Amino acid sequence: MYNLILFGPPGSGKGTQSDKIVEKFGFIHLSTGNLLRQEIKDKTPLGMEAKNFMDKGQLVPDEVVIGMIDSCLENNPDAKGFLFDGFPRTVAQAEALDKLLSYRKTSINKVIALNVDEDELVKRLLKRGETSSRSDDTDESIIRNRFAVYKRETEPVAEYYKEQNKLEVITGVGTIDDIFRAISSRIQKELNGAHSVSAQ
Ligand code: B4P
Repeated sequence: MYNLILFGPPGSGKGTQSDKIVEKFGFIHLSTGNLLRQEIKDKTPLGMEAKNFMDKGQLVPDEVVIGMIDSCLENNPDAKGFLFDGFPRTVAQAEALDKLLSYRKTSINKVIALNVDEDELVKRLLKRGETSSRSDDTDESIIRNRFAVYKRETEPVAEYYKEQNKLEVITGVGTIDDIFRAISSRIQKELNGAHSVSAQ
């Protein structure tokens, strides 16, 4: 089993790259952002609670997203691997994920972080806001708040995985295909390494 986290600030391209990665490598895609937006669309109580936080550019409480991930892991016992996109976003979520995976006798193999500067991110999100129905992408002050939350709550997660020697930072600026090639080659290298170890 191979478990990958795609990490980075809002708008760094996690969702964009995840779609291509799952198509190529066949992992199960777990995007907490997508799962939460689906709950909102279905008007569930969880979705209604989450919307209050997301509309302000705040994080949804840890216990809500950890519970969602737990049930997704539960529902996919035969997965060859998971791609975590937008999760974990706090150190508490990262610790919970480690526990959930170790309970299933597996762990995170790699964390790939997309590095993009803030002005480029604001430009991308405002552009997406013109065409998507996402209320958190249309107002620059809400976008800036998402970055402030990212710096305060999410950046320490990178340090958490760096200490475990699992973090690899790559540039998230350039064409979508070039960035995808850079990510793919890192994953392929890891998968080849895992095979040669298990073949010994
Ligand atoms: P997410 O859905 O995770 O979304 P995101 O961070 O806004 O975007 P992402 O990085 O996926 O960017 P994308 O590829 O779409 O989170 C939304 C909200 O949900 C959070 O603010 C939070 O409230 C809540 N939430 C989610 N997970 C949570 C958790 N674990 N805990 C608590 N709360 C949680 O790309 C953005 C745009 O850039 C697109 O328009 C794309 O076309 C463009 N783009 C991508 N790559 C590009 C490139 N190389 N060049 C130019 N443009 C590019």
